[in-house]
Amino acid sequence: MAGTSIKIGSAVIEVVQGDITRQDTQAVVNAANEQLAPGGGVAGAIHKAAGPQLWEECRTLGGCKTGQAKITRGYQLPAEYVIHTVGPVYSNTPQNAIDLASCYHESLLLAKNHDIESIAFPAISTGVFGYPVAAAADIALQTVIAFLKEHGQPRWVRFVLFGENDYLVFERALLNLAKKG
Ligand code: AR6
Repeated sequence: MAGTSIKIGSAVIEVVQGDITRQDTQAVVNAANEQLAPGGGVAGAIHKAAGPQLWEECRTLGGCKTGQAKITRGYQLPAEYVIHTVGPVYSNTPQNAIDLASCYHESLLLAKNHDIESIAFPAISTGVFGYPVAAAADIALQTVIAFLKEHGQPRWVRFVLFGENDYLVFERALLNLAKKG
């Protein structure tokens, strides 16, 4: 899997093009809805690949609010855990950016608290929820970089972009942020 990576201390941030359900990271992140129900997009793909036990566990969790995150096991996925986070529905308000940053921050915090060493994120909110991908990429990467500077873990953070254009947007954003230090 070709990709681009940078180091933040001893941690690595990597951007690749691929399918989130095929990642061998210890956790994968699901762009979920507030019911944590299997939907379309990433959520549909993750539930399909994990099998029905994932929904059995999700339905016991009492949903998840926008900007928050909850953790389950990964069942039939290669990943041991799924971290479910609910992105904002884009409406071009300052609160959208706060909520999107919170998704990444809360997911990383859950990962750290479970001693998860490697995690893969999709581009949360940029599909059905309509967040423009360039703006979403900046928020995603800035939030992860700030978290790794403060906490130093998880040691491996991978962004998995489904489409080539989204991949190129995330790659450019990563390299620009790396240049700024
Ligand atoms: N691997 C990686 N990325 C993917 C995959 C995949 N297998 N499939 C789609 N993407 P979305 P959202 C990309 O709509 O905007 C669901 O129905 C996709 O191209 O999955 O946060 C939920 O149940 C896009 O770039 O998430 C919610 O109701 C990105 O993942 C709602 O959609 C996110 O697209 C969440 O909407």
